[in-house]
Amino acid sequence: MKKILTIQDISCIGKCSLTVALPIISSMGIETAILPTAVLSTHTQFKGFTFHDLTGEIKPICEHWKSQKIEFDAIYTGYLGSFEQINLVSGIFDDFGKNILKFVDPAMGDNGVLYTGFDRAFAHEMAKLCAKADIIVPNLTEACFMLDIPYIDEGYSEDYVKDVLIKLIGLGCKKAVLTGICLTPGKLGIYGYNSENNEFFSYENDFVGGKYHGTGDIYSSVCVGALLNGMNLRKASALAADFVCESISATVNDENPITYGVHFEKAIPGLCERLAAFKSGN
Ligand code: PXL
Repeated sequence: MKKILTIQDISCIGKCSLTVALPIISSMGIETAILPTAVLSTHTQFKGFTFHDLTGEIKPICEHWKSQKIEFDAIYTGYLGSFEQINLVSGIFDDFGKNILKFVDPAMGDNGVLYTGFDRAFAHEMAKLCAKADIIVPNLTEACFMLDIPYIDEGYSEDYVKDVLIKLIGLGCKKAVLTGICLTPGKLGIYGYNSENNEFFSYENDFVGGKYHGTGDIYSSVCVGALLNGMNLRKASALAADFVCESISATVNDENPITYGVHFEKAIPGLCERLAAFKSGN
């Protein structure tokens, strides 16, 4: 069985980071090892959240893994809480990441603003981690902060998106996918670039309503799970975008605020069916 290591926080409530990565990637038939970076009562978009930092655990955990000769087929990183954590993860890429997929979701912000506790300097540090990745999947906010370019909320052109992607590759990664891209009114999707074959690709769905929290983490989890199942990035991105859409559709009639995340659980059976169809060649 393929084994991935995912490095992100545990937000007890709010359906993001490890509480979505674990069930989604496991349901895709991939063993999901975790390195929790912090425990929070909720994610940081709630008021008054608690935060217990686990930075001090990272090195001892990795030393133990090394002593047991533990290896992974991929490393997937999400929300990281500090410069120190980014640097530790960079070391984990050196120690455990040779010749395996390194997938970085620089989860730092949305809608033109960085999450609580982050600033421009943090985004630049995250850009250094992206340089060591094979695939990065920022949204436009995260891309703009990492590249130090102005954020455009809407009305941008396809050429603009392509230019941002080329600049992201300039950071040093091989492939980049921008999430939450709107090039057609009423639609939302992804736009990617693979520098290995110089191919751009895009995929969009009808906007199903609501900019829910945690959808970036859900997208990344499905995408990385699909890649490990043998899909190429273009197909994996479309599958992940569809899954996010289905998860939102399963949530829109709920009275919970958008901070509580989406009911991705309801979309898992459909995901497994699509994966099985892919694996059997249909
Ligand atoms: O969904 C990204 C995310 C992950 N983890 C924590 C967060 C956020 C976004 O706000 O606060 C702790």
